[in-house]
Amino acid sequence: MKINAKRLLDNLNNLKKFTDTPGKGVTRFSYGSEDIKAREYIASKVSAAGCSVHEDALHNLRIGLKDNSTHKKTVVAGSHIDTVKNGGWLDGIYGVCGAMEVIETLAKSGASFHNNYEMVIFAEEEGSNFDSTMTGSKFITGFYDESTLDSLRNDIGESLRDVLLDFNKKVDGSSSLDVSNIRWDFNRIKSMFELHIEQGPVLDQQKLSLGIVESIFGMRVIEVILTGVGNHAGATPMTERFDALSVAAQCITTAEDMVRSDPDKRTVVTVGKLEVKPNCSNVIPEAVKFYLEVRDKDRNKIDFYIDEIKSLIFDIAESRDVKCEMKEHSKSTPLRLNKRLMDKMVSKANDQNLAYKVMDSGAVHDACMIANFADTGMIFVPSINGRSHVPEENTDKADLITGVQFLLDIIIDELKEG
Ligand code: HGY
Ligand code: MN
Ligand code: MN
Repeated sequence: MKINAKRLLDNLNNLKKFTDTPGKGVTRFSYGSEDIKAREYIASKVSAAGCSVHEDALHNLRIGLKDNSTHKKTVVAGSHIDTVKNGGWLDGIYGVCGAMEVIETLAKSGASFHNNYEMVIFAEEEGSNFDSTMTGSKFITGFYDESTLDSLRNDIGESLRDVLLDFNKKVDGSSSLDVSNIRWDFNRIKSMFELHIEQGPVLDQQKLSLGIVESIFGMRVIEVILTGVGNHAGATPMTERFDALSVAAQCITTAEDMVRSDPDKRTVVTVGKLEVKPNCSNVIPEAVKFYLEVRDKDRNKIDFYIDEIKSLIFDIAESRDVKCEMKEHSKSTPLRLNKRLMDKMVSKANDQNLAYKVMDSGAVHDACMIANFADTGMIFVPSINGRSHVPEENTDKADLITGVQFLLDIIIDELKEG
């Protein structure tokens, strides 16, 4: 069975237009106006193919073929449609368009299989609203529950509950929010696949067209608040300063030096978000809040470095008489993906003479939440120059097409399997 490459590329090119920052990458946060437009576009395509659409309280979407039966197990494929700020046109949405191309191809073929097929769109994967990645799939798997609706807050203090109620009012006028039946019945799921761009340099540098993911890095995110003494930038002698931003800078570079010196050269530490108060060029910063994340494929490394970094931040803050508060913000556990599916994908790639590599994912994906409950596989296509989460994110058309055709081929094998 062959995909329709033109339909795939048209969908990708149409969906990238739903952005709050045209000309400066794709910015499409969950529950925003562009998210609504992207959802409406996808709903129109899959409804035209006769599919049924189910939306849960977090607005995760499950879209099934019309002759799916409750007596069969289901093979699921999908990803996310939300982005980081000024992100790329492929992160997440490529896997959704791939899963959609599969559903449109299967629907048109009229073929019937031993198992059902559904595509899924996970909500709030990037965590751009609440700095917590994979929020939709964390509710689906029970990692998050009703209490999370009030504990996750955005930069203006709105809770996830507030944002969802506002979104519900906008899209269907409802004022209810019930997460009690959001968990999937994983006994009904045969397997799940996520097709994604690599977002790193490996496949591009090695001129390979496909990645078969073996393990997904885990991560821990801590929130750090440093409080010094605000003062006049000109009249305050250097010996009398308690500059929160200067202390933060020392903490961040010290943490980076520590992780950079790790012999395995695999662990990564990042501070990507930092808020300064009052953030005026002629005022010594009174307070700073930043999020520091550590990622690795080995959970002990993550824990080791988070503990080491927490104590170095305390020591530096104490030595400079700046108050320090820290708390765990979010996390996900590193994990290896399903061997059965990996073996199946490796033998398919060999049969098709594809240039592939079994590899790890430094990026986290909803697949790593689902993989705790169902056989889960991930497929990568190359990212040109290894860039992602930026407007420069891109992948050759030929690679985009190869990835989706491979996804369809693997899914058809799974659909046939008893
Ligand atoms: O942060 C990540 O790895 C993913 O892009 N949300
Ligand atoms: Mn992604
Ligand atoms: Mn991403």
